[in-house]
Amino acid sequence: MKTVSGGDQQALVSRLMQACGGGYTPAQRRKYFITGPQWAAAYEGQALFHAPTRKPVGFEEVIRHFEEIGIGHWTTHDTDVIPTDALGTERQEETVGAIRKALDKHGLECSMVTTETFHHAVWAASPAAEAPEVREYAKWRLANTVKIGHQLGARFAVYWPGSLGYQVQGAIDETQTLKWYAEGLNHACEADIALAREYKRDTLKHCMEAKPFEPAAEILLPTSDAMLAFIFSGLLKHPEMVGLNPEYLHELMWGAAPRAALARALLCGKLWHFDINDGYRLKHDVDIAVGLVNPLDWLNVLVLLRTHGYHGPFNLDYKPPRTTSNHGVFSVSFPTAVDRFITLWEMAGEVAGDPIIHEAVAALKAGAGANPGEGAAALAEANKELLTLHELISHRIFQILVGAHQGRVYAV
Ligand code: DIG
Ligand code: MN
Ligand code: MN
Repeated sequence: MKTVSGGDQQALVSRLMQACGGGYTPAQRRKYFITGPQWAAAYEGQALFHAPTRKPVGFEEVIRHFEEIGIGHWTTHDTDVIPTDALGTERQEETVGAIRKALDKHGLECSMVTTETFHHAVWAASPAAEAPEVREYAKWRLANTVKIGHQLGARFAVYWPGSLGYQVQGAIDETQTLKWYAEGLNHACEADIALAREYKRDTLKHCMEAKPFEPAAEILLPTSDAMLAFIFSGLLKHPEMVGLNPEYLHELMWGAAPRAALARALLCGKLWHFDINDGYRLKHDVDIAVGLVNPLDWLNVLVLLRTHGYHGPFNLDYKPPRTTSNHGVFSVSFPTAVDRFITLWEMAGEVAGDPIIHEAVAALKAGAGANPGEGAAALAEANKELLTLHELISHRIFQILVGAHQGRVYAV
Protein backbone atom coordinates (compact mmCIF):
# COMPACT_ATOMS: atom_id res chain seq x y z
CA MET A 1 0.00 0.00 0.00
CA LYS A 2 1.35 3.42 -0.84
CA THR A 3 1.98 6.01 1.90
CA VAL A 4 -0.91 8.32 2.91
CA SER A 5 0.18 11.96 2.96
CA GLY A 6 -1.25 14.64 5.30
CA GLY A 7 -4.20 15.88 3.31
CA ASP A 8 -5.27 12.37 2.25
CA GLN A 9 -5.29 11.01 5.82
CA GLN A 10 -8.57 12.62 6.91
CA ALA A 11 -10.15 11.57 3.61
CA LEU A 12 -9.05 7.97 4.23
CA VAL A 13 -10.42 8.04 7.78
CA SER A 14 -13.76 9.41 6.62
CA ARG A 15 -13.99 6.90 3.71
CA LEU A 16 -13.34 4.00 6.08
CA MET A 17 -15.84 5.43 8.58
CA GLN A 18 -18.41 5.43 5.76
CA ALA A 19 -17.40 1.86 4.91
CA CYS A 20 -18.01 0.83 8.55
CA GLY A 21 -21.62 1.95 8.26
CA GLY A 22 -23.90 1.26 11.24
CA GLY A 23 -24.04 4.93 12.27
CA TYR A 24 -27.25 6.52 13.54
CA THR A 25 -28.49 9.96 12.50
CA PRO A 26 -28.10 12.93 14.90
CA ALA A 27 -31.91 12.90 15.33
CA GLN A 28 -31.83 9.23 16.35
CA ARG A 29 -28.92 9.84 18.76
CA ARG A 30 -30.71 12.75 20.47
CA LYS A 31 -33.49 10.39 21.53
CA TYR A 32 -31.17 8.98 24.22
CA PHE A 33 -30.20 10.77 27.43
CA ILE A 34 -26.52 10.79 26.44
CA THR A 35 -24.35 13.60 27.84
CA GLY A 36 -20.99 14.82 26.59
CA PRO A 37 -18.36 16.12 29.03
CA GLN A 38 -16.34 19.20 28.10
CA TRP A 39 -13.30 17.55 29.72
CA ALA A 40 -13.60 14.43 27.54
CA ALA A 41 -13.94 16.31 24.25
CA ALA A 42 -11.18 18.75 25.13
CA TYR A 43 -8.81 16.14 26.55
CA GLU A 44 -5.46 16.79 24.89
CA GLY A 45 -3.91 13.36 25.36
CA GLN A 46 -1.68 14.36 28.26
CA ALA A 47 -0.92 12.11 31.23
CA LEU A 48 1.78 11.58 33.86
CA PHE A 49 4.28 10.32 31.28
CA HIS A 50 2.64 11.82 28.19
CA ALA A 51 2.76 15.25 26.60
CA PRO A 52 -0.46 16.43 24.92
CA THR A 53 -1.05 15.28 21.34
CA ARG A 54 -4.03 17.53 20.62
CA LYS A 55 -4.71 21.26 20.66
CA PRO A 56 -7.02 22.77 23.29
CA VAL A 57 -10.73 22.93 22.35
CA GLY A 58 -13.09 25.53 23.84
CA PHE A 59 -16.69 24.97 24.95
CA GLU A 60 -18.17 26.75 21.92
CA GLU A 61 -16.47 24.29 19.56
CA VAL A 62 -17.35 21.27 21.72
CA ILE A 63 -21.01 22.29 21.97
CA ARG A 64 -21.17 22.91 18.19
CA HIS A 65 -19.71 19.47 17.46
CA PHE A 66 -22.06 17.81 19.96
CA GLU A 67 -25.01 19.34 18.12
CA GLU A 68 -23.68 18.02 14.79
CA ILE A 69 -23.20 14.54 16.22
CA GLY A 70 -26.56 14.49 18.03
CA ILE A 71 -25.43 14.65 21.66
CA GLY A 72 -28.14 16.70 23.35
CA HIS A 73 -26.50 17.41 26.73
CA TRP A 74 -23.21 18.94 27.84
CA THR A 75 -21.45 18.56 31.21
CA THR A 76 -18.46 20.32 32.73
CA HIS A 77 -16.14 20.88 35.64
CA ASP A 78 -16.06 24.46 36.88
CA THR A 79 -12.41 24.82 35.86
CA ASP A 80 -12.87 23.21 32.44
CA VAL A 81 -14.34 26.55 31.40
CA ILE A 82 -13.37 29.08 34.11
CA PRO A 83 -9.74 29.39 35.30
CA THR A 84 -9.41 28.79 39.04
CA ASP A 85 -8.38 32.37 39.75
CA ALA A 86 -11.39 33.72 37.81
CA LEU A 87 -13.94 31.77 39.84
CA GLY A 88 -16.36 34.04 41.69
CA THR A 89 -15.38 37.06 39.61
CA GLU A 90 -17.13 38.98 36.84
CA ARG A 91 -15.27 36.72 34.39
CA GLN A 92 -17.17 33.74 35.77
CA GLU A 93 -20.48 35.49 35.10
CA GLU A 94 -19.36 36.40 31.58
CA THR A 95 -18.25 32.85 30.84
CA VAL A 96 -21.47 31.35 32.20
CA GLY A 97 -23.39 33.79 30.00
CA ALA A 98 -21.36 32.77 26.95
CA ILE A 99 -21.96 29.08 27.71
CA ARG A 100 -25.69 29.71 28.08
CA LYS A 101 -25.66 31.42 24.67
CA ALA A 102 -23.71 28.60 23.01
CA LEU A 103 -26.06 25.98 24.46
CA ASP A 104 -29.12 27.90 23.26
CA LYS A 105 -27.58 28.49 19.82
CA HIS A 106 -26.90 24.79 19.28
CA GLY A 107 -29.99 23.45 21.05
CA LEU A 108 -28.13 21.65 23.84
CA GLU A 109 -28.79 21.55 27.57
CA CYS A 110 -26.31 21.49 30.42
CA SER A 111 -27.28 18.40 32.42
CA MET A 112 -24.51 18.28 35.03
CA VAL A 113 -21.82 20.40 36.66
CA THR A 114 -18.99 19.24 38.89
CA THR A 115 -16.26 20.89 40.95
CA GLU A 116 -12.64 20.21 40.17
CA THR A 117 -11.26 19.27 43.64
CA PHE A 118 -8.22 17.32 42.49
CA HIS A 119 -6.04 19.11 39.92
CA HIS A 120 -5.02 22.48 41.46
CA ALA A 121 -2.24 22.59 44.10
CA VAL A 122 -4.78 23.84 46.67
CA TRP A 123 -6.16 20.26 46.72
CA ALA A 124 -2.75 18.69 47.52
CA ALA A 125 -4.19 17.51 50.84
CA SER A 126 -7.71 17.09 49.36
CA PRO A 127 -10.77 19.33 49.83
CA ALA A 128 -11.03 17.89 53.38
CA ALA A 129 -7.54 19.02 54.38
CA GLU A 130 -6.43 19.59 57.98
CA ALA A 131 -6.10 23.31 57.26
CA PRO A 132 -9.52 24.87 58.07
CA GLU A 133 -8.98 27.59 55.47
CA VAL A 134 -8.68 24.97 52.71
CA ARG A 135 -11.92 23.32 53.86
CA GLU A 136 -13.67 26.70 53.92
CA TYR A 137 -12.42 27.41 50.39
CA ALA A 138 -13.63 23.95 49.31
CA LYS A 139 -17.11 24.67 50.70
CA TRP A 140 -17.18 27.91 48.75
CA ARG A 141 -16.14 26.12 45.56
CA LEU A 142 -18.81 23.42 45.92
CA ALA A 143 -21.54 26.01 46.51
CA ASN A 144 -20.22 28.10 43.60
CA THR A 145 -20.57 25.11 41.28
CA VAL A 146 -24.15 24.57 42.47
CA LYS A 147 -24.85 28.22 41.57
CA ILE A 148 -23.31 27.73 38.10
CA GLY A 149 -25.47 24.62 37.75
CA HIS A 150 -28.65 26.56 38.45
CA GLN A 151 -27.58 29.34 36.07
CA LEU A 152 -27.00 26.78 33.28
CA GLY A 153 -30.17 24.80 34.00
CA ALA A 154 -28.35 21.67 35.18
CA ARG A 155 -30.17 18.95 37.13
CA PHE A 156 -27.16 17.10 38.53
CA ALA A 157 -23.99 17.94 40.44
CA VAL A 158 -21.22 15.34 40.59
CA TYR A 159 -18.62 14.94 43.33
CA TRP A 160 -15.55 12.88 42.46
CA PRO A 161 -13.25 12.94 45.56
CA GLY A 162 -10.18 11.65 43.69
CA SER A 163 -7.79 13.40 46.05
CA LEU A 164 -9.65 12.38 49.23
CA GLY A 165 -7.06 9.95 50.51
CA TYR A 166 -3.34 9.67 50.91
CA GLN A 167 -0.07 8.63 49.31
CA VAL A 168 1.42 7.65 52.68
CA GLN A 169 -0.75 6.00 55.35
CA GLY A 170 -0.80 7.35 58.89
CA ALA A 171 -0.62 11.04 58.13
CA ILE A 172 -4.40 11.51 58.29
CA ASP A 173 -7.19 10.11 60.47
CA GLU A 174 -9.61 8.60 57.98
CA THR A 175 -12.67 9.11 60.20
CA GLN A 176 -11.89 12.80 60.73
CA THR A 177 -11.21 13.37 57.04
CA LEU A 178 -14.52 11.74 56.08
CA LYS A 179 -16.36 13.89 58.65
CA TRP A 180 -14.76 16.99 57.15
CA TYR A 181 -15.71 15.84 53.65
CA ALA A 182 -19.31 15.40 54.83
CA GLU A 183 -19.26 19.02 56.03
CA GLY A 184 -18.41 20.11 52.49
CA LEU A 185 -21.29 18.10 51.02
CA ASN A 186 -23.63 19.43 53.72
CA HIS A 187 -22.64 22.97 52.83
CA ALA A 188 -23.28 22.32 49.12
CA CYS A 189 -26.73 20.87 49.85
CA GLU A 190 -27.67 23.73 52.17
CA ALA A 191 -26.51 26.23 49.55
CA ASP A 192 -28.53 24.36 46.92
CA ILE A 193 -31.72 24.63 48.98
CA ALA A 194 -31.27 28.42 49.12
CA LEU A 195 -30.19 28.75 45.47
CA ALA A 196 -33.04 26.58 44.21
CA ARG A 197 -35.44 28.93 46.00
CA GLU A 198 -33.67 31.97 44.50
CA TYR A 199 -33.73 30.55 40.96
CA LYS A 200 -37.21 29.04 41.42
CA ARG A 201 -35.89 25.57 40.49
CA ASP A 202 -35.77 22.15 42.05
CA THR A 203 -32.64 21.40 44.03
CA LEU A 204 -29.97 19.48 42.10
CA LYS A 205 -29.37 15.78 42.49
CA HIS A 206 -25.96 15.54 44.18
CA CYS A 207 -24.20 12.46 42.81
CA MET A 208 -21.06 11.00 44.35
CA GLU A 209 -18.58 9.22 42.13
CA ALA A 210 -16.23 6.57 43.50
CA LYS A 211 -12.81 5.50 42.30
CA PRO A 212 -10.49 3.07 44.13
CA PHE A 213 -7.17 4.86 43.49
CA GLU A 214 -5.52 7.51 41.30
CA PRO A 215 -4.59 10.27 41.92
CA ALA A 216 -4.48 9.39 45.63
CA ALA A 217 -2.77 6.06 46.24
CA GLU A 218 -5.65 5.07 48.56
CA ILE A 219 -8.95 6.91 48.17
CA LEU A 220 -11.17 6.99 51.28
CA LEU A 221 -14.40 6.52 49.30
CA PRO A 222 -13.08 3.95 46.80
CA THR A 223 -16.26 2.20 45.66
CA SER A 224 -19.92 2.95 45.09
CA ASP A 225 -20.68 0.62 47.98
CA ALA A 226 -18.44 2.69 50.28
CA MET A 227 -20.29 5.79 49.14
CA LEU A 228 -23.64 4.20 49.95
CA ALA A 229 -22.36 3.57 53.48
CA PHE A 230 -21.22 7.21 53.63
CA ILE A 231 -24.60 8.51 52.43
CA PHE A 232 -26.40 6.44 55.10
CA SER A 233 -23.76 7.06 57.80
CA GLY A 234 -25.68 9.83 59.54
CA LEU A 235 -22.96 12.36 58.68
CA LEU A 236 -25.04 13.97 55.92
CA LYS A 237 -27.69 16.54 56.84
CA HIS A 238 -29.62 15.89 53.60
CA PRO A 239 -28.96 12.26 52.58
CA GLU A 240 -32.12 12.38 50.49
CA MET A 241 -30.38 14.92 48.23
CA VAL A 242 -27.31 12.72 47.73
CA GLY A 243 -27.02 9.73 45.39
CA LEU A 244 -24.46 8.06 43.14
CA ASN A 245 -22.76 8.63 39.82
CA PRO A 246 -20.97 5.29 39.39
CA GLU A 247 -18.40 5.15 36.64
CA TYR A 248 -18.25 1.79 34.86
CA LEU A 249 -14.44 1.53 34.84
CA HIS A 250 -14.04 2.85 38.40
CA GLU A 251 -15.90 -0.27 39.58
CA LEU A 252 -14.19 -2.64 37.14
CA MET A 253 -10.70 -1.39 37.97
CA TRP A 254 -10.84 -2.66 41.56
CA GLY A 255 -12.17 -6.00 40.36
CA ALA A 256 -15.89 -5.56 40.93
CA ALA A 257 -18.65 -6.56 38.55
CA PRO A 258 -20.05 -3.17 37.52
CA ARG A 259 -23.48 -4.73 36.96
CA ALA A 260 -23.61 -5.99 40.57
CA ALA A 261 -22.45 -2.62 41.92
CA LEU A 262 -25.19 -0.92 39.89
CA ALA A 263 -27.73 -3.44 41.23
CA ARG A 264 -26.80 -2.48 44.82
CA ALA A 265 -27.18 1.20 43.95
CA LEU A 266 -30.60 0.49 42.38
CA LEU A 267 -31.70 -1.38 45.54
CA CYS A 268 -30.93 1.78 47.57
CA GLY A 269 -32.69 4.04 45.08
CA LYS A 270 -29.42 5.90 44.57
CA LEU A 271 -28.50 5.25 40.91
CA TRP A 272 -29.02 8.82 39.68
CA HIS A 273 -26.26 9.37 37.09
CA PHE A 274 -23.87 7.02 35.29
CA ASP A 275 -20.46 7.63 33.71
CA ILE A 276 -20.02 5.27 30.78
CA ASN A 277 -16.68 4.10 29.48
CA ASP A 278 -14.61 0.93 29.30
CA GLY A 279 -11.25 -0.53 30.27
CA TYR A 280 -9.40 -3.38 31.93
CA ARG A 281 -9.84 -5.06 35.33
CA LEU A 282 -7.19 -4.25 37.96
CA LYS A 283 -5.49 -1.70 35.74
CA HIS A 284 -5.42 2.12 35.81
CA ASP A 285 -8.26 4.44 34.87
CA VAL A 286 -7.63 4.29 31.14
CA ASP A 287 -11.13 5.66 30.39
CA ILE A 288 -11.60 3.94 27.02
CA ALA A 289 -14.84 4.62 25.16
CA VAL A 290 -17.87 2.48 26.00
CA GLY A 291 -18.03 -0.95 24.35
CA LEU A 292 -14.48 -1.11 23.02
CA VAL A 293 -13.27 -3.65 25.62
CA ASN A 294 -16.17 -5.43 27.32
CA PRO A 295 -19.19 -5.37 24.97
CA LEU A 296 -20.80 -8.51 26.48
CA ASP A 297 -20.42 -7.16 30.02
CA TRP A 298 -21.85 -3.86 28.82
CA LEU A 299 -24.82 -5.64 27.26
CA ASN A 300 -25.54 -7.30 30.60
CA VAL A 301 -25.19 -3.95 32.42
CA LEU A 302 -27.71 -2.32 30.11
CA VAL A 303 -30.15 -5.23 30.47
CA LEU A 304 -30.13 -4.56 34.24
CA LEU A 305 -30.64 -0.81 33.76
CA ARG A 306 -33.38 -1.17 31.15
CA THR A 307 -35.29 -3.73 33.22
CA HIS A 308 -35.07 -1.46 36.28
CA GLY A 309 -36.15 1.73 34.53
CA TYR A 310 -32.83 3.61 34.47
CA HIS A 311 -32.77 5.45 31.14
CA GLY A 312 -29.98 7.96 31.81
CA PRO A 313 -28.12 10.27 32.09
CA PHE A 314 -25.38 8.30 30.37
CA ASN A 315 -22.31 10.55 30.64
CA LEU A 316 -19.56 9.81 28.10
CA ASP A 317 -16.74 10.20 30.61
CA TYR A 318 -13.88 8.77 28.62
CA LYS A 319 -10.60 9.90 27.08
CA PRO A 320 -10.26 9.75 23.29
CA PRO A 321 -6.92 7.92 22.83
CA ARG A 322 -3.90 10.21 22.38
CA THR A 323 -3.48 8.65 18.92
CA THR A 324 -6.78 10.24 17.80
CA SER A 325 -6.47 13.71 16.21
CA ASN A 326 -8.54 16.77 17.10
CA HIS A 327 -10.55 16.06 13.93
CA GLY A 328 -10.83 12.39 14.85
CA VAL A 329 -12.28 13.20 18.30
CA PHE A 330 -15.47 14.50 16.66
CA SER A 331 -15.46 12.56 13.37
CA VAL A 332 -14.72 9.10 14.83
CA SER A 333 -14.34 8.94 18.63
CA PHE A 334 -17.56 10.51 19.90
CA PRO A 335 -19.95 9.39 17.11
CA THR A 336 -18.79 5.77 17.36
CA ALA A 337 -19.01 5.83 21.17
CA VAL A 338 -22.59 7.09 20.93
CA ASP A 339 -23.44 4.52 18.26
CA ARG A 340 -21.97 1.59 20.23
CA PHE A 341 -23.96 2.69 23.29
CA ILE A 342 -27.22 2.94 21.29
CA THR A 343 -26.60 -0.46 19.65
CA LEU A 344 -25.90 -2.10 23.03
CA TRP A 345 -28.93 -0.35 24.57
CA GLU A 346 -31.23 -1.65 21.81
CA MET A 347 -29.68 -5.13 22.05
CA ALA A 348 -30.43 -4.99 25.79
CA GLY A 349 -34.04 -4.40 24.86
CA GLU A 350 -33.96 -7.56 22.73
CA VAL A 351 -32.46 -9.55 25.61
CA ALA A 352 -35.13 -8.22 27.97
CA GLY A 353 -37.85 -9.28 25.53
CA ASP A 354 -36.37 -12.56 24.29
CA PRO A 355 -38.93 -15.41 24.53
CA ILE A 356 -36.29 -18.09 25.06
CA ILE A 357 -34.76 -16.22 27.99
CA HIS A 358 -38.21 -15.45 29.38
CA GLU A 359 -39.20 -19.11 29.34
CA ALA A 360 -35.88 -20.22 30.84
CA VAL A 361 -36.12 -17.68 33.69
CA ALA A 362 -39.75 -18.62 34.36
CA ALA A 363 -38.80 -22.32 34.53
CA LEU A 364 -35.95 -21.60 36.93
CA LYS A 365 -38.29 -19.56 39.14
CA ALA A 366 -40.93 -22.33 39.05
CA GLY A 367 -38.37 -24.88 40.26
CA ALA A 368 -38.81 -28.67 40.15
CA GLY A 369 -41.82 -28.75 42.45
CA ALA A 370 -39.95 -31.07 44.86
CA ASN A 371 -40.84 -31.20 48.58
CA PRO A 372 -38.31 -29.16 50.63
CA GLY A 373 -38.64 -31.77 53.34
CA GLU A 374 -37.08 -34.40 51.04
CA GLY A 375 -33.65 -33.04 52.02
CA ALA A 376 -30.63 -31.60 50.20
CA ALA A 377 -29.67 -34.57 48.01
CA ALA A 378 -33.20 -34.99 46.66
CA LEU A 379 -33.57 -31.23 46.02
CA ALA A 380 -30.23 -31.10 44.18
CA GLU A 381 -31.22 -34.09 42.07
CA ALA A 382 -34.64 -32.61 41.33
CA ASN A 383 -33.21 -29.33 39.98
CA LYS A 384 -29.96 -30.40 38.42
CA GLU A 385 -31.08 -30.38 34.75
CA LEU A 386 -33.04 -27.15 35.21
CA LEU A 387 -29.90 -25.27 36.32
CA THR A 388 -28.32 -25.96 32.94
CA LEU A 389 -30.56 -23.09 31.81
CA HIS A 390 -28.12 -20.62 33.43
CA GLU A 391 -25.54 -21.37 30.76
CA LEU A 392 -28.21 -21.47 28.06
CA ILE A 393 -29.39 -17.97 29.05
CA SER A 394 -25.82 -16.71 28.92
CA HIS A 395 -25.33 -18.29 25.47
CA ARG A 396 -28.56 -16.67 24.24
CA ILE A 397 -27.28 -13.27 25.39
CA PHE A 398 -24.09 -13.92 23.38
CA GLN A 399 -26.24 -14.83 20.35
CA ILE A 400 -28.06 -11.51 20.66
CA LEU A 401 -24.72 -9.69 20.97
CA VAL A 402 -23.53 -11.13 17.65
CA GLY A 403 -26.90 -11.03 15.90
CA ALA A 404 -27.18 -14.82 15.63
CA HIS A 405 -30.76 -14.67 17.02
CA GLN A 406 -31.72 -12.88 13.80
CA GLY A 407 -30.34 -15.71 11.76
CA ARG A 408 -26.89 -14.25 11.15
CA VAL A 409 -24.53 -17.14 10.45
CA TYR A 410 -20.79 -17.25 9.84
CA ALA A 411 -19.21 -19.16 7.02
CA VAL A 412 -18.04 -22.57 8.18
C1 DIG B 1 -12.05 12.61 36.58
O1 DIG B 1 -11.44 11.78 35.71
C2 DIG B 1 -13.34 13.05 36.03
C3 DIG B 1 -14.39 11.96 36.03
O2 DIG B 1 -14.05 10.69 36.40
C4 DIG B 1 -15.44 12.48 36.95
O3 DIG B 1 -16.70 12.07 36.49
C5 DIG B 1 -15.30 13.95 36.84
C6 DIG B 1 -15.90 14.63 38.04
O4 DIG B 1 -14.90 15.20 38.79
N1 DIG B 1 -13.89 14.16 36.68
MN1 MN C 1 -16.31 9.93 35.83
MN1 MN D 1 -12.38 7.38 35.00
